[in-house]
Amino acid sequence: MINKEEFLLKAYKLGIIKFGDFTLKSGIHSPFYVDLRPLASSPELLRELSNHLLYLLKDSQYELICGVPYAALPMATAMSLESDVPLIVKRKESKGYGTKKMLEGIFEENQVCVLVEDVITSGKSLVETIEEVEKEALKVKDIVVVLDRQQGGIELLKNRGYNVFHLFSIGEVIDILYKHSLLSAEEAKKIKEFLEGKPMVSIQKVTRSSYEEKLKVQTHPVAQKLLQIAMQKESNLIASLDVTSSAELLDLAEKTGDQIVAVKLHTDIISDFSSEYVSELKNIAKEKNFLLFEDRKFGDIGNTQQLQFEKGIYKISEWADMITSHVIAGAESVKVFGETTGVVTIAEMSSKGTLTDGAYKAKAIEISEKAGNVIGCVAQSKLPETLLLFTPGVNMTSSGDSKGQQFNTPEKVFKEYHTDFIIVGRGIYASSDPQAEAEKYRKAGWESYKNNV
Ligand code: S5P
Repeated sequence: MINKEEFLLKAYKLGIIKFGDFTLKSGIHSPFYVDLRPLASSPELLRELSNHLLYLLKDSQYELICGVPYAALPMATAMSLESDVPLIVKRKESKGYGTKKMLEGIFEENQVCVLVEDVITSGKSLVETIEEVEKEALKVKDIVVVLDRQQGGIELLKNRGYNVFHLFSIGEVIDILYKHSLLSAEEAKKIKEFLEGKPMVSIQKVTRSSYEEKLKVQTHPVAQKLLQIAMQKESNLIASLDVTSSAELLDLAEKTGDQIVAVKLHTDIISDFSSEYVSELKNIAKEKNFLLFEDRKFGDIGNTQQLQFEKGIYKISEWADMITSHVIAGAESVKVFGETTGVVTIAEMSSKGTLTDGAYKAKAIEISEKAGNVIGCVAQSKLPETLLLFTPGVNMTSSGDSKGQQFNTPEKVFKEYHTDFIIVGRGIYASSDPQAEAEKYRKAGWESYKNNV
């Protein structure tokens, strides 16, 4: 392997970096322009590069390699050939037909994938790639980058908990080229000044609004109540008590009641439902100060949903403070729940292969923001400030189940999604000590919220 400096000098001859006055995609003028694509025209240099990148990853453990499209694809391919680690290919856009997969290749859930990027500026392309890769239940820990333009991208990713290795920074490249008289002192100075004046990407920690601030924005009485309970109890935990007997449910509600802001229910799985059960549950909710959240996930035309909400044996409208509903049937269908029950719409699901892609989520948000009775959404990514974010699929000890569920930690959902409330099911009710476990989740959720506010 030739050394880094020698590699750069050879690569420079291919025209990978140009000096002058360039207008970047962002509209900003830059005194240099970097394009590493010509490296693929030299098999010798591409191989050298791949070995340098692999060397940066010498202490990392990974089972797959993935390049950020398009410039890093040949680099990732070369790394795969040199290391015998399988490659996966990320599409820039879905095919629009067939499987609509965004990742091509053979891989299994929970495999660790290293990402390769040619040039990092803001880190935005990498963040998008990470999201796609993680959506397929792969794990990303390490990222390797050929050139850092020193504009905050690396810090952004490190802030999100990823290890980022880079072969060169632009400052280093300038020094090497200057040392070899490929750049005049004046040019080098101009570029350094440009770099110093620029963290173009803000690396400040992105913060979220506090519950106190949200209380000023949220006008629905149920949203206000929920936020008040959260502040009083220092909890953002919703226990999803998915058990099938009323006795078991009441027992769990009693045990976890002090730790939570709401109990989420699937009333239709209770085998011995009765009105006595409902009144007992209401009593516990009152005594322990939490809300009743029926996760009915309505998904029909307005008229049918209204019947399901008000009639039948459950009479949900009579006792539920909050309900979940899909928006698949359009805006009108959500109105039937009236003004007093807090509606939480399903904008994005936690399960593998869900159909709630970005376009669906955007439409669900639009409907939710316009509806006066919607207080927030169930989702797995950020929402506008006007809506409260409820995130299920939270578990501190498991990454998923055999039926498509995908779990995240409380820390991750507060940091990355700015969630407001975590929904925990099996993490609590399936444990041997649900009370202690609920306290663990309450504490983890509250601390994660505090760390990001
Ligand atoms: O996308 C979703 C939406 C919901 S409401 N994914 C989910 O898992 N849920 C619900 O959250 C699900 O129906 C279950 O009641 C709970 C998650 O339970 P766990 O045992 O997987 O934590």
